Amino acid sequence: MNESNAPATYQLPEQMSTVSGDIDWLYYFIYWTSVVLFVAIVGAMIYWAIKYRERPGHKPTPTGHNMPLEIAWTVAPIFILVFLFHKGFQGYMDLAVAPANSIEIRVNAKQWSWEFVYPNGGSSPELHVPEGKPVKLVLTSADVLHSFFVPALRVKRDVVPGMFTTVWFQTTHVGHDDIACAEYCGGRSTGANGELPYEPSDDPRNPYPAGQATGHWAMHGMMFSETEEDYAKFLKSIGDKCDQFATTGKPCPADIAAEQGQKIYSNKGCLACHTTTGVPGVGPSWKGIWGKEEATNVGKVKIDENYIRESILDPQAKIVTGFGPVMPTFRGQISDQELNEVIAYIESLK
Ligand code: HEC
Ligand SMILES: [Cu+2]
Repeated sequence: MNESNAPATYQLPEQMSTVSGDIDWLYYFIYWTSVVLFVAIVGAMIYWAIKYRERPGHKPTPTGHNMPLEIAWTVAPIFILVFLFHKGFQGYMDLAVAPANSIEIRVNAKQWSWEFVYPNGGSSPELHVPEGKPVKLVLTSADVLHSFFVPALRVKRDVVPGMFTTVWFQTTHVGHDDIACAEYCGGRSTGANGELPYEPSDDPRNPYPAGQATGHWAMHGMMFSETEEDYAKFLKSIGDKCDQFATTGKPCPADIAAEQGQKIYSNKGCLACHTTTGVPGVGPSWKGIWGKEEATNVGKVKIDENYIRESILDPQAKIVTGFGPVMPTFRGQISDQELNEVIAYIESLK
């Protein structure tokens, strides 16, 4: 691994992530290879053009093929290209496979703004990450192709509607840099008063104040690599629903899962028979049932993960006293993840 926290140079911006060194090394390798070859080839051309120029008294002598020379200039570039491919692929894989302990942040791109959704469920138009911690971004777009680009991190990933792309990085020190969109994504447009489509930050480090026209070129954001303390503060400021996250760095997916569960409650039609208000419908209300003992046709049961799972996949196994055996099974129509989300939702209705 190469040194990865060099300041900005004439050619390249500051290095702020662990991959910067390797990527810049490759950049400079290609750059200097091109410089050397350019000087050598153009130099030789000029030298020989002068040396063998037409003059009185000089007769051209035709030259034939030179086999060793032709093989040499075919094989040498192949070695260089294979080496470059190898290095490039290595770098690609480095960015693609995130460490298991990465903090996962969702990135939603749209014309013309970035939204970052944090593991505590809060969201912000700014990307804040704790210094020295691996961060995995899961990116998607609401409309057209965008490309997420943070020059100092040397991280760039296409953001594609209808699918998720991922990229990860780890910053090396405290600092900040621009986020740009590197895929032309549409023309200039503003709100009625020329405002940005998001509330810009009043952070003095953010150079993009309100009142700027928008469009692809104005699809800016800011990335802040900050101390654990500042990061925790930031999480609080966007509505940290889960304090343990800030201190342990462990994601707190329960809130997010519960939110998803609520969607399943309406999308899959559970709401036709179940309420969340405490008033029973065709089926029992979900309000406050988590953890309770309940009477069924096979005796008392405790309402926990497994019971809820069974109730959904095999509703006739235990019939809640006072209700009919009318709930259809959702076996094959609900994934394990969705089951967990429904469970998290019911749990949140304590
Ligand atoms: C056609 C009406 C109906 C629909 C739709 C329905 N349920 Fe039910 N559900 C019931 C009835 C009636 C009961 C109580 C009888 C039983 O235990 O089977 C019940 C019981 C349950 C229980 C156990 C509750 C308790 O207090 O013990 C859970 C959990 C549950 N349903 C989840 C779901 C989920 C999740 C969905 C949607 C994916 C759903 N149900 C859709 C009628 C329905
Ligand atoms: Cu864009």
